[in-house]
Amino acid sequence: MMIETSLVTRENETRSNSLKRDYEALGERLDRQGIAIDTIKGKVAAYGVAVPSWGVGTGGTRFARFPGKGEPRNIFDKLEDCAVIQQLTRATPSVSLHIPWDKADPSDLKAKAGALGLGFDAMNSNTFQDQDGQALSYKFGSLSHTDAATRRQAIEHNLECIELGRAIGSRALTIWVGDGSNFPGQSHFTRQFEHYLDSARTIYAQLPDDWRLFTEHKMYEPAFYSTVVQDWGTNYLIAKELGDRAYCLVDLGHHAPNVNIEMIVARLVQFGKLGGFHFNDSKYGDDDLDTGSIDPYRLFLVFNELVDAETRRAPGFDPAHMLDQSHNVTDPIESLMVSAMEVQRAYAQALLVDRKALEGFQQDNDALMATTTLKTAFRTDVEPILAMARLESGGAIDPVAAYRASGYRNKVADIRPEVSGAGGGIV
Ligand code: LRH
Ligand code: MN
Ligand code: MN
Repeated sequence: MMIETSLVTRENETRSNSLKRDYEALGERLDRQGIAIDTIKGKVAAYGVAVPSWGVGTGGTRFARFPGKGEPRNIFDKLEDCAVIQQLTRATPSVSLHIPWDKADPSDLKAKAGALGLGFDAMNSNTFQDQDGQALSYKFGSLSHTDAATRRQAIEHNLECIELGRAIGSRALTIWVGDGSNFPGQSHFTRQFEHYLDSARTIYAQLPDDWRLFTEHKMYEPAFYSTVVQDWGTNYLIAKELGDRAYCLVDLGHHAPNVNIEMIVARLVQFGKLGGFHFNDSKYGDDDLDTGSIDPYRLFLVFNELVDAETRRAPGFDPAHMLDQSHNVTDPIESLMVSAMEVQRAYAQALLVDRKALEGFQQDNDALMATTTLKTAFRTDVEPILAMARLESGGAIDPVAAYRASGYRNKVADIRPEVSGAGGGIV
């Protein structure tokens, strides 16, 4: 354990009486609605969202990066920070690696994660940056590049990610490429997409049988005129072209501001192609803000679709859940803990929706009562359920308070040297 269990116990003791009373009061209220609170708690306790390894370092923009104290120096430090998040929230049992940022000896990775009680979620490849010593540049694209040798290099990198992932027990590869163009006429849309598809087919052909391939769409950035995998339509085409184990990954920040994301989710569920999520929040673009910090209702509406699919056992429905955020002004551990709990909260609230009543209102075209049914669930303060689930599984009733009381950040700052923020940062 990264934080002394006696500290967590002490912290919990100061809050457990109030929690018990709040849990009982909510239980009684839900009981009147025909909902068993313990069933909801059980589902919340079994729920997990993966932490992105890159999220535990302080993020930045293209203007600046302001490093925090005690930043992780490498993947092993990152795993320790991820273990703190899991210890206190019990909501983040696995970590999603980004290669080559997290490249290390697979047996060391496995041993460290095993010792910390963590597993590995999807592997993320990176062909949107050039790495030191790389033979060919991705300045004009990677999997869709006009040059076959550059495409081959990007394919090889993805195969290397699969190989490493295999050795550490991952079961999925997520591909996001920044490929696109900055000027009208710069690229031939069709030829470029053909190149992408050919490359993706080559990777897919080497995917282990028990693996899934997730492709992630994003409207723009770093390309500002056109992007090869720009929306869920193109993403669906890719998944359909590749085969049964290819799915679409939905990063909440990768859409135009007014896009109805929950409806995209419903469509992908309906056609068996929803692979998973990168949760975050945004106000303008791919802001990578903390999940639920801007529009918690939208997050709830996404979960409303997921619980609907889960309840009616939609065929092939098994999405992977990950956070994908950048923390510029907060302690990343605190942000990730709060975000994981926000995801759990949206799940718990969606579990409270009276689906039978909703179906009736929809059938009768009673728009007002249908939407009120959703609002009733969304307005319910489910915090006692989340906190009780944490307490019973050894976590903290109030993870942020316990984390601050532990002094973890100061302790690691003593061993992890300060880094410079000069030179900008990664987004
Ligand atoms: C692209 C993205 C993608 C990358 C991550 C660092 O904006 O969402 O998932 O892997 O950011
Ligand atoms: Mn993402
Ligand atoms: Mn993104």
